[in-house]
Amino acid sequence: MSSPFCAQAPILVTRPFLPPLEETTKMLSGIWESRCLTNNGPMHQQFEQALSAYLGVPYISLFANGTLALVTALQALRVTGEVITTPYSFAATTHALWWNNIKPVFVDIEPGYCHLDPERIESAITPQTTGLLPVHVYGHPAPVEAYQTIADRYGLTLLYDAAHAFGVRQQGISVLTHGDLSILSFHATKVLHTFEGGAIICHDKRTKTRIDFLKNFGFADETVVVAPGINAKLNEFQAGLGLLQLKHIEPAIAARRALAERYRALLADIPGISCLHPAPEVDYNEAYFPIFIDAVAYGHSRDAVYEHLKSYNYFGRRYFYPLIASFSAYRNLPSAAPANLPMAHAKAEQVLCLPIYPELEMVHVENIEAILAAFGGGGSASG
Ligand code: T4K
Repeated sequence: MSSPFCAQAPILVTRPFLPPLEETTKMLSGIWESRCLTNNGPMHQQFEQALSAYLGVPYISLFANGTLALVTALQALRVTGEVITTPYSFAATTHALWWNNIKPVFVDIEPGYCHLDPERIESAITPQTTGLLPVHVYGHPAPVEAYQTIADRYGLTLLYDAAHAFGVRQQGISVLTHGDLSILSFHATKVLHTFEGGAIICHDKRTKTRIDFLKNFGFADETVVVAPGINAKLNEFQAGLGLLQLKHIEPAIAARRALAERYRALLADIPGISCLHPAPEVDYNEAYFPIFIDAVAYGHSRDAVYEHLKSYNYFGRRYFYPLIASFSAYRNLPSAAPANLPMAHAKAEQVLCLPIYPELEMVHVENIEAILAAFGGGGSASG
């Protein structure tokens, strides 16, 4: 396509930030010298402490990835039976339940920020329900007080999938302080990444100790195994990389915020396209930039927009379409019936996450807006 709005090279939904190579090779030479590669080495300990200070959470355990963190979190809190969760998330949220032999019970989402709808949770609780597993989807804080009230009333465990919520604060307090625990992901596509990685944030020393045993085969010491644990340890390279990423995190989040603000300002006038706006008391990380396309008001479906942007070399992603409840593993569960999840289906049909990452040049945000403005109502952005 020859158009001034066409990107020269493909612009993908995200592009991982990397620290300068010299800093990384210096970190690597430390590992080469020490030969300490994994199993709670010095950089692992430093990264835990640094994250704890940065995030404002006293107890954090590092993991090989967010999925293993979630699987282990459920083990650590001995969650069983049925757990109420959202269908509007990445597959790993529900898979972690399945790996623990827990039955997922899907409840619909609310229309504002696409969170598990607290108004609909109570009617899904049965005598087998032991927990709630909501997601701070796209990193926007979920309605934590409402969930906690329900968890307290019914004696349920409350675990947060906070994979997207690195560094997000509400009234200055980390969103990771809510519920019984939260998990983070440090996957390559996340705001802070260690190629692969994750963490559990809990609120007391006893739980952290149990989590640390579980992620190391259940070993409490050289000879005592207290539980059938797993190997979910983050290695020294990942920890070293995490420390370097942390050094650069503030400008990286600031760059994301500048891009998101420009997207919001530019897209505001396009009929049929809406964005999520962070609440005023939230320090948001701008992990994703989802837009929602009302096909009637805009004149084209979300899929048509997705394809149209691709023809200009802009590759958004439809997070979260299809819904987890539509996957073959789950679609026969009674709670997965489309009639039970109308809002989640509506959002999954409308959403498109636009490119956002610290090194994205502002001109691409402007191009995307120009393409979308011209396409709406059947116009053309070419020329
Ligand atoms: N809970 C939630 C709510 C989650 O969103 C996730 C993960 C988890 C739990 C589990 O956490 P982890 O176990 O992953 O730590 C991606 C990620 O793989 C996944 O981590 C993430 N959520 C999910 C939302 O997105 P894909 O299949 O879309 O990734 P992929 O490989 O298509 O990458 C997306 C784009 O990123 C590509 O277009 C290009 C870019 N990219 C990606 C990678 C991996 C790069 O430029 N370089 C890279 O190395 O799932």
